[in-house]
Amino acid sequence: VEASIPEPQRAAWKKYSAKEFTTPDEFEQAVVKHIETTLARSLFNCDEAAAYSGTALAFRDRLVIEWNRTQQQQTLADQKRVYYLSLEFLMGRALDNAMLNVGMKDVARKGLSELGFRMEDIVSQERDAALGNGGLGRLAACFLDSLATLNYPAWGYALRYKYGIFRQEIIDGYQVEVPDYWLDFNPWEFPRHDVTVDVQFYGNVRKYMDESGKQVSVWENGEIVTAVAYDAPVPGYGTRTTNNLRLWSSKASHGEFDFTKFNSGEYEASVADQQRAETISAVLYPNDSLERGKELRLKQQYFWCAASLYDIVRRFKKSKKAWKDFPNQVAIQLNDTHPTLAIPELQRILIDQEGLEWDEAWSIVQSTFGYTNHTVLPEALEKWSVPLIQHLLPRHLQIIYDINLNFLQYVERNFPKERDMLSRVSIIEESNPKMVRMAYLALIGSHKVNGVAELHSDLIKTTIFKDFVKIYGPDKFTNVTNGITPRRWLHQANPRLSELIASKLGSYDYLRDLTLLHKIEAYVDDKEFRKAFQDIKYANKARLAAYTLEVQGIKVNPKALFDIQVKRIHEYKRQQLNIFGVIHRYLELKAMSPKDRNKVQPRVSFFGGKAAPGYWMAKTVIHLINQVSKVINADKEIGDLLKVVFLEDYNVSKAEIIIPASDISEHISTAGTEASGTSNMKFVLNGGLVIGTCDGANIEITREVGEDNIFLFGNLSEDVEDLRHQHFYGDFKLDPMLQKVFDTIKSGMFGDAGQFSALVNSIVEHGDYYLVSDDFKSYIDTQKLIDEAYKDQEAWLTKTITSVSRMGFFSSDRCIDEYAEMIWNVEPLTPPKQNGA
Ligand code: 73E
Repeated sequence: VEASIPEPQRAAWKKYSAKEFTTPDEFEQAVVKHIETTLARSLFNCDEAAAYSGTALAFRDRLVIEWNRTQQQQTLADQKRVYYLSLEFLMGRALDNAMLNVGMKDVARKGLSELGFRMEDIVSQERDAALGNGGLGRLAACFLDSLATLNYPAWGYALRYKYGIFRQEIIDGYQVEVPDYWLDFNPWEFPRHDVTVDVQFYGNVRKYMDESGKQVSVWENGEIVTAVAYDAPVPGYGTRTTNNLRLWSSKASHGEFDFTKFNSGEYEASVADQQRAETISAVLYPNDSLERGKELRLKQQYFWCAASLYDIVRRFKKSKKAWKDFPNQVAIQLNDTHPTLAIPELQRILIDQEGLEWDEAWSIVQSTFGYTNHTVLPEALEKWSVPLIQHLLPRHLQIIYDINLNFLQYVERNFPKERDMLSRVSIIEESNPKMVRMAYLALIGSHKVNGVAELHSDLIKTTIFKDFVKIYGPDKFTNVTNGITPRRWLHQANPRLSELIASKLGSYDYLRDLTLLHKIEAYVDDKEFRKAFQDIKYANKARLAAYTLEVQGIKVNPKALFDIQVKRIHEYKRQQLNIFGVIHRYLELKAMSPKDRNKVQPRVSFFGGKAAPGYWMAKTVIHLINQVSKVINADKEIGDLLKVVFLEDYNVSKAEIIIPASDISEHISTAGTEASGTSNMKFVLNGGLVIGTCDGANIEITREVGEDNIFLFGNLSEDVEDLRHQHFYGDFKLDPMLQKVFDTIKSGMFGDAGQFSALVNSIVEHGDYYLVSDDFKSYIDTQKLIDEAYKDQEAWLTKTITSVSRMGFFSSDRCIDEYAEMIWNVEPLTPPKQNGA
């Protein structure tokens, strides 16, 4: 129900309408007011946590004003909107970003200091919003930042997990998972108890003929769970546009208690229903690139897709436009296959509820959706068993079968000679039980499919989607190379570097147009600039060293070469290659004379990342790293020449400290396995170099920064299949240096060797699927080159400055413009001038 204030009273409203603070005084007033009233505390009772809360609430008020204005403007403008469906948004902290994006960071710093606080201390009080696993979730967060910054009307849709990704503790060298209950105090979300959607599960389908003789399907007798919307504002940088991120929370449809049950004495049953409903949005699945086919995960996916589509359709219907206009008003992007059920769901709404004919509905569906693929790893490709879908979503299964039937008939007509293609491209895999191939459904139901880096986008066309290129032609497939937001990953994480660059370019405009960075290449020989650049890197390393001492209790020398690998722990990402390399280095150091040791470049190897709780091999890698760390760090003879650090609980806010401190970072996946990678971009943008394989975005980084400014090694993607084949047929020779490393592990130097035998055997006995041995020598040789190169500090500095200046391509702003133009066909909506609203 729309309830608007009558004209005569509007003047009073306008007079008292909420105002934004602009000066430090006004800001302080807002903070104190929130601390005293909202938090019911006082100046006698205000710690940093309370000061954070007050500051966050003051900024929240400011965001809300622009958020309301933006939403109103978007509704009135009535132009096409983008809906980004992602099961993960790894947002990290919001306050620092809010301050920066609304341009009030200096005001806040001054205000806080007058109230007795240091801004950095206040900012670091905030807990990360960790609703994601890794790169895929962080990409979604960078995209929201860019969408708002570029003024695109866009909403994100996700689940409001009660528990985000687990917190990682390392106990006795082992990963222990601790639940992340993050909602204790979250000033950034707004419950919308009036925005709810009832979502159905289970039940049955009844078919009948209506008066006109048309077949009608009704899905009924299911169980209902209610979705409640929670909204969070997403401010753009240097613009008034503030978009919306809508998170759905699940609750029982009958509210707290089922009163019928409650009154008849079935207390437990009543509460159990409620808990079962709440379970749906309770926890983020902690698997990155692994699909386990759990029923609850499928329930999450449908719950979120159904609620989001209902919301989108409801908004569209208000405009009273014809259905054929739906794709002109709505673009939905599927972040991987997790939201694929949105495709049969929209088809269901259109044919079962809105009465459209199949073909008309299907053409609307296909024009609405775009699908981004993020991986070719077979274990990550989603498949759901037909009996499970039949049970949970009986009507959707019918629709999926009909989609498949139409598709296969089309293929049969167009490729009559290729009978065996039909079973290859069928959405239904004829296994026992039968499985629904979600990537095929996503592809068939979308008008564009994109990969996330050039190599990856080529690979999907020649491997998993090869037949589909033949069927639909190559134009259905495209590439949008990933990017990162320079606001968080340069300005927030590395304020001094950002300031230095701004001082040379004359403004912070480059944070909105990152290609302007190329202009700092002119300063590559400027003595003063070089010195400042180098000092900043050193200060960032000292900051990480202080953190390492404080949190891990390990003292490292900031003058050493900092070598960093932080990302999810996965065999394909090959942290094992890195740690075997570290052991090799240690053995070499131990074998040297003291005189030779003096010539060695000191190094600190940092690792960080979480393993999925059920991924034993990944957990073994973490354990090995910690054991090696213990032994090497305690070796007096080696001292600062080599230190090994495992940084506990890697997350977005820690990344902001870690990334600016690298000299070299490792992106060493088996060629062809890492779709893109995005931290590689963050490291280079912050003045670090990369050691990497020819994989994912490493290839485009090389193209941009130049071959001399990156350390590439290892076998190429096109040779991987042959090598695996050779291993399989017994032609496998373990690299002799790696053999020594394994002998050392077996000797028990790092503790009971039995604990690492599965890891060693995966290489020695089980085919070395990830080619660790094949790439080992090349990796070690390249590390040697790095040691040598680092000794020439001036040449190194030139490489880093040159690289930074050539990173303009990797802004997520560029990415979003590409999606907007090639996939969504949406235009920005510029906010009105401040007082002209
Ligand atoms: O290479 C990264 C890529 O940079 C890729 O592994 C990652 O997506 C990043 C952003 O494009 C990714 N994550 C997942 N698949 N690919 C995934 C799959 C299932 C669950 C959670 C994450």
